[in-house]
Amino acid sequence: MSAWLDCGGRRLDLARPVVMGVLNVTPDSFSDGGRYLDPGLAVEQAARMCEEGAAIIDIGGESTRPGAPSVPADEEMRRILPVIGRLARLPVVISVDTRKPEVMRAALDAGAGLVNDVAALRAPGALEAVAASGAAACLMHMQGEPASMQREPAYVDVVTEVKAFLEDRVQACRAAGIGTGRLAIDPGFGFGKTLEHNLALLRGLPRLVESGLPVMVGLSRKSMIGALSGRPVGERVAGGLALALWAVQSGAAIVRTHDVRPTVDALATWLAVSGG
Ligand code: HH2
Repeated sequence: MSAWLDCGGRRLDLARPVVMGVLNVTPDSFSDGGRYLDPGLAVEQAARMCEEGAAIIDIGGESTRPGAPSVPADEEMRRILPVIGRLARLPVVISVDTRKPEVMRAALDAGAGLVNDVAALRAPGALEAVAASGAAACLMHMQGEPASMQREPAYVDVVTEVKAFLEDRVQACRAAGIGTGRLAIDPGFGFGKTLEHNLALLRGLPRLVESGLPVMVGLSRKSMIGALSGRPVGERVAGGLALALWAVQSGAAIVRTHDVRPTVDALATWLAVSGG
């Protein structure tokens, strides 16, 4: 695996697994919706996650939870740009969680170094927006669209299909001029997947790690943890940590989470045993 990710002006060291802290500047995200709509509160939360040990802050202005409506680009930009502009002083990579090329371009101009796209840069113009910037991209697998993706997700072999999709998107990126040192991949837990699909992908993570690209996992507070533990969304930290440790043990390089401090602690403890 590449031991780093080239995020424009910043090189993210991935010799050890790192934590990406989630900051949703939205009214309706599934676990932190409405909490950080005020830019001042969002900036405070970003600074807190940074202090707790996040290496990346992932800012989103559109929820992609199952059933979520899409948000116009100007509204998404109105939510996130004032926040991104105020985070440049933090010693972290700023990531923008968006599917829209115009939002990508504006966020990259404002200082973001990573585009985290749940649609893997499939929107017309998205590949070009990232290619022109020098920033990194995380390519995520999703079957369907957020509005309907959990209705009847279906695969013959989920791990093989997700892997093939991501390889295809990596090729598209390379053809557009985005080198592999700027790419990470993510199987997209919960994005058009049943509990069984998610579990199969967790067991199959080493097959994605084989690609040589850094693998990101986003499991934090998701409904699969609710299904496995019986806990509501506010009580899923322990379940999320168990899955995060499984993922890094399988070779994942980036853990996307709302719960930075416990995740950083869990990874540090795991690392001491694993010898990293
Ligand atoms: N999950 C969410 C959003 N973005 N990006 C990547 N790469 N991987 C993920 O698993 C992932 C993601 C959903 O979580 P969240 O942002 O907390 O919720 P919402 O979409 O409701 O804002």
